[in-house]
Amino acid sequence: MKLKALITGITGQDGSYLAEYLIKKGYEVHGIVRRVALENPDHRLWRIQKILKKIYLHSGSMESYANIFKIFNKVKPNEFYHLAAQSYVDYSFQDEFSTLSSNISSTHYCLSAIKESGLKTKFYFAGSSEMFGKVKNIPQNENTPFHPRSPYGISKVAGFDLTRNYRESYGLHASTGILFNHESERRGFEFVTRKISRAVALIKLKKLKFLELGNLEAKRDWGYAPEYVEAMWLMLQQKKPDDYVVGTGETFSIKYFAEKAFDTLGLKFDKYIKVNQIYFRPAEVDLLVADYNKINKTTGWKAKTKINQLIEKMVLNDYSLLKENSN
Ligand code: GDR
Repeated sequence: MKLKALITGITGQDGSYLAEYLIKKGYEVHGIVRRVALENPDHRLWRIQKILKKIYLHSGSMESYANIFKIFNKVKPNEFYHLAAQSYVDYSFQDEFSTLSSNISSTHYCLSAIKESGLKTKFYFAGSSEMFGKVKNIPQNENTPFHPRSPYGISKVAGFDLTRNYRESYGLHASTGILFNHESERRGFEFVTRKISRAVALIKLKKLKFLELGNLEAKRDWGYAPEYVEAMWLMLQQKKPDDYVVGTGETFSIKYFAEKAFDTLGLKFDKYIKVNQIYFRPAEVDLLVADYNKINKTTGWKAKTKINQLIEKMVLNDYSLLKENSN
């Protein structure tokens, strides 16, 4: 019998890589998607286009407990990965109420569905380094206190607490991965790395004159997303559920990322960058860097892709995509 996995957020960057990873491992992979995604596959399913025939999609809303409960009980997965969320930090300031209510409720619904079913399903919750926010220690590990700085960060702390509480109260095998920023060729265009890689390619092709960014001084711990989905899987293979920090242990500013990105195509960063206040956040997270010792000691996981390789991959990918389209 094949092991079954159920993934929420399967159409996103991490969901798509995780689905591919689990297919390779021999899993039967199921995903929950919005009904509108099925109606508009070119626009919404591009990341999973190549594996559509190998997975099972169930349409349902993450805001409906009835939907989640029904799908969960139909699939009866061995592993349940909850990745779906309103995950854009900046937008969470503009839409605090829906970010908080949908991110927190959806996590609660998933946990409750497992508990009510009585199944031994293992649960993964996608936590975030945004939970550390105004950091209390450098680097951050599993014992660093949380101080979230956005509605998004607050919703992830609540999801973390819910996950831990279901583990402690009902004995669920429920773990949280506290993942630091992880990027790839499949990153959404609203996030700063992809915004930069795409703009650099457009500038090179003379289709854009300059790039407007917000805070260039913030520092992030950036890894390569395909490696991070393996960490998720490894957490669920442990005998005991637990929480793990996942990151590279290195931190770089937005400015560094942008400079290197322009370098990749032989362009000078200062010629094309403009700083615009509209991209600054009401409260910023200034510095994130992971202490990934625990996951490394427990599972052997370690990030492989270095920052400069990541930047090059993303810029060259956007350049070749856009060049192809312009021919
Ligand atoms: P982040 O990612 O908030 O770290 O959360 P994002 O790429 O949006 O911002 C990173 C940093 O860049 C600064 N910045 C800009 N950001 C965006 N998006 N656009 C800009 O023009 C810009 N200019 C500067 C930001 O101020 C910030 O400091 C990501 C998300 O994937 C979360 O869902 C996830 O949980 C965390 O990473 C780990």
